[in-house]
Amino acid sequence: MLPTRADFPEGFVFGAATSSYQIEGHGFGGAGRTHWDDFAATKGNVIQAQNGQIACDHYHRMDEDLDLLAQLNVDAYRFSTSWARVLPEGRGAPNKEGLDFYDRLVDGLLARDIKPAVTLYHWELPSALADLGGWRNRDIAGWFGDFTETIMRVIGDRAWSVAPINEPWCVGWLSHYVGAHAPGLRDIRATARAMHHILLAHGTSIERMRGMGIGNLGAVCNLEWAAPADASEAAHAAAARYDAIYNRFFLGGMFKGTYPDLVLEGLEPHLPRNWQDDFPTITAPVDWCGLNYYTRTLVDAAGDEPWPHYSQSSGDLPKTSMGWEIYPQGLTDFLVRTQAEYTGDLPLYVTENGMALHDPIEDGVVDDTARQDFYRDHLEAVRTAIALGVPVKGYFLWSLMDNYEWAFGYEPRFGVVHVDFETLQRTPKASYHALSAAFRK
Ligand code: IFM
Repeated sequence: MLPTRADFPEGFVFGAATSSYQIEGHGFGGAGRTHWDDFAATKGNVIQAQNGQIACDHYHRMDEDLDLLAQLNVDAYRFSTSWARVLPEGRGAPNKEGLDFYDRLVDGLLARDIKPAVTLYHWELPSALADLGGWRNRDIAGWFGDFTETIMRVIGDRAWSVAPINEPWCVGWLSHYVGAHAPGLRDIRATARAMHHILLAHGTSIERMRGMGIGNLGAVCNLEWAAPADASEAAHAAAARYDAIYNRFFLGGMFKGTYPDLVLEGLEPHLPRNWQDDFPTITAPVDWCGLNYYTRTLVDAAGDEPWPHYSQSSGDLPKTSMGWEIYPQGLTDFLVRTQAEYTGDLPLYVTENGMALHDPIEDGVVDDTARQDFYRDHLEAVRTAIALGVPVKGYFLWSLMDNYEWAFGYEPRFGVVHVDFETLQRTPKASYHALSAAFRK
């Protein structure tokens, strides 16, 4: 049985999350080209070279989707604003149709008594800015600040919360070192600069919004529990390095004004000159911190490989269809650790959590029992953290509907609403009905 609203403290916020490029349909409404369109157009980067041109066609089906949210009984909806829809060239003249779209979205949420939880950037960098070096270029902090002001002038008065950048690790490391996300680089110098500039852009955006009188501002990091593959000292050291790069670099920058030594050992020679001078901006105070959590990984030493000298594998726990181990304990542990080491009394939110499942529709029904079990176990993990004294104030499931899962295209299904990508018909899954009952007010 899923825990229900009554099992959480009064005022706990239940929400659902999506992102712009993954659902809207970037071929519509005057949105500019993004580096994901370019990345997907390169053979081998994305399964079947799929892109977000149509996605879930949320752009034309917004009202239907907002009704689905309302019937899910959520308190808040975490969505993102596409930089390329608002500013097709990344800078300069805004796209009025794009601004109107987000204006209507926010009004549609408020009309349904749902809090708009805004993320400003969930990865669709305008190609025109990618041409100028994208996140490698220090000027991106100012460009992002300008984008922040442009969109917030329209919806900032009604946003319940705002976070500048979703999952800095993905924007930085995964995209510039692993090369699995746009722009698909595998370059340590680009990585160091991107990781630092992401934080500089985050702080710049927070400062600009404070200047506009906008409140309830936060940061959202994705975390992955790093367990040593065996009891050896080398595996422990490798797991610590993985943990530092993935989980500690961004939290450390924003909440302590330092980068971990274990990361500097590889990245410091490649950071921009006088990088330490940016910490007053990077540490601009926020009102809350969000954690996106999905899985753990096993880490081993790979001494023959270049820094960071580790390899990864997955263990024996049950897995999602992404091959990710299901490990709810990691959510409790991260909430406890984040409070103890980084955020103190600041409210914490689980801003994403969910699973991909092979869950075909049969006779109009999707019976996704495994997803209900996943949500039950992770909601219980949140309750455990609350019982341990961690100020967790809300939980957002990922995702409202099946959508574009980046390099994996449309195959992995994370939604509690099934989307038929031929007809674009929406069908609530069994998990949607169970969660709707659990969240009933
Ligand atoms: O779909 C993604 C989302 O864009 C960011 N967080 C993780 C999700 C599942 O991989």
